[in-house]
Amino acid sequence: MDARPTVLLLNGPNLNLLGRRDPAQYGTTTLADIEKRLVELGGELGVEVVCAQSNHEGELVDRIHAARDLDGVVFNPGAYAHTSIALRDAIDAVPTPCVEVHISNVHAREPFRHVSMTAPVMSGCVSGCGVHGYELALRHVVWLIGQNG
Ligand code: CA2
Repeated sequence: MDARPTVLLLNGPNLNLLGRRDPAQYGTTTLADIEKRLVELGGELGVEVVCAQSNHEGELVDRIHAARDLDGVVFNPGAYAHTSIALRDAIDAVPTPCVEVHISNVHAREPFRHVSMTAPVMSGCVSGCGVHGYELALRHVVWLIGQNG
């Protein structure tokens, strides 16, 4: 029997604090809750979800490079979305479909959050749907895997 496709759920800087501070902006759900839910949803959709979080740009670049051997990525780059050409280049260099998630509606916030360095090389973007956006992104990645496989 073929192995199930594997999808990486990757979260960037400060997202380890979810649910612990600033509930008005990001809600009360913790990162552990999100990871548990996506692993569960992945099971329902027939994919294995593996999870990682880092506050370090270089480690996120390494994770994206390693995703070359996986089938899809759901990625909330956090503030690095607005600044990181290194992450953009990494995503662009890897053929694995990657969908960007922002919990908040970045377009309704400060002007510096309206720009995403990473979005142009993504296979899709979800912003402003709260933590539900991670589920939407996973469903889209699974759909893309079905299209390509
Ligand atoms: O809306 C999102 O998901 C963001 O990626 C979150 C980033 C922000 O810089 C982006 O513009 C939009 C910030 C993550 C900070 O997470 C915290 C969570 C709880 C308490 C404090 C920070």
